[in-house]
Amino acid sequence: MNDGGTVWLPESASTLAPTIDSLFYFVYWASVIIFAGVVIAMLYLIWKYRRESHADRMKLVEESRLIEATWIVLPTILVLVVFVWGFRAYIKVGVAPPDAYEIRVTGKQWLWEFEYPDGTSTTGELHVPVDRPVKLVMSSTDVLHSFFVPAFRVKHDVLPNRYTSVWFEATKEGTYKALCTEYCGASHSQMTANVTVQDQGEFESWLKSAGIPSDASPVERGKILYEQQGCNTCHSLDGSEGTGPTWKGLYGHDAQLADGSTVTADANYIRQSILKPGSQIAKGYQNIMPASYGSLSERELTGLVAFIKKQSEKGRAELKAAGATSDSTAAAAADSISTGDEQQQAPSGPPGAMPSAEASNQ
Ligand code: HEC
Ligand SMILES: [Cu+2]
Repeated sequence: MNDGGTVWLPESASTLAPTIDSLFYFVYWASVIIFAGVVIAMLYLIWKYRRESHADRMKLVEESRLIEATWIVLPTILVLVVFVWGFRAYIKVGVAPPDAYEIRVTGKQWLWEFEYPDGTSTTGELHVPVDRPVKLVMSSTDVLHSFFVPAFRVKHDVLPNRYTSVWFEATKEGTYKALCTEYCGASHSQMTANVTVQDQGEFESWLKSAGIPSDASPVERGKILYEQQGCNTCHSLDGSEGTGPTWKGLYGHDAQLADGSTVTADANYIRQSILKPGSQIAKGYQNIMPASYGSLSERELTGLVAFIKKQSEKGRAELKAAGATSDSTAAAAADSISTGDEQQQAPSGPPGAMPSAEASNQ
């Protein structure tokens, strides 16, 4: 985070921020002045007409046109000023400049996905160029969410049945937080994203490498997805404990499940764990892995399974046997995953066609 804002408002880093902030402070100071006036007058009258005072209570209050006109005209002007000011700001916030750079945002329980015009997509990480209007076109795959970047002063509901949009023009390079501000279930509070503002050149080179190159091998693909899809926030590769089990040595070992059974962590088990995390809960862990990975493509799944294989002795041996250095053979090996040949024994079976012991447990 960059330098923090004031007591009332977070730091500001977009062209919309000054518009919103000045209106906020206008309303704020008008309220402070009116509040102080009322309280001071009240205290004065309490004192003046206290019981022992000899103030004149008998005089009748005379009607005063001047006072009446004042309390009608002044508040009217005040309210109109706020209206016009607010309406202009509202229009400014609501209408994106026509040349805005467009990014698709998808909210799902419980993460944010971003898709760039060139097809690159990322999870939990939004990169935008500085000093350039950016328009976010947003939708949800499940429930109501709301996209909020405090530093940019933009916030908008994200709905399952239509597109909504916001725009902003970031003015300062740095990393800012985006959050979901519509309660959307168990992990709502973790539904955040980092917004990285970069200069145009850096942004473009980021965009080039963030997309998975088409010639990447499945393992390389899996490695990129491991970070892009946020698996790394819960699964370590070095054996250390996280929210989820480490991937080190995962492939091929006997996985203990919460229901007391034991299954071999073969490709099918891993695939199932990604697509339907709730179907087999690893012992000692809670069922909190997002179910949203069910929408991963076959290509992405193949990559992830290959990458998880790479994290264990057994998997590495298999990958080697399959000649996983070239894309086609590895993909072919990985393709046989879903056919789930149940007869074969693990050590003697061909690579990729691991027995799916868990099939009988389902
Ligand atoms: C919010 C944390 C979280 C994220 C993000 C997450 N997982 Fe998990 N994952 C878990 C937890 C917790 C478990 C253990 C409970 C269970 O089996 O569902 C688990 C279990 C697994 C298992 C089974 C492991 C075993 O030892 O049996 C696999 C495979 C897996 N995750 C793959 C992935 C992949 C691939 C991704 C990214 C695409 C991912 N996970 C993202 C939390 C997460
Ligand atoms: Cu949400």
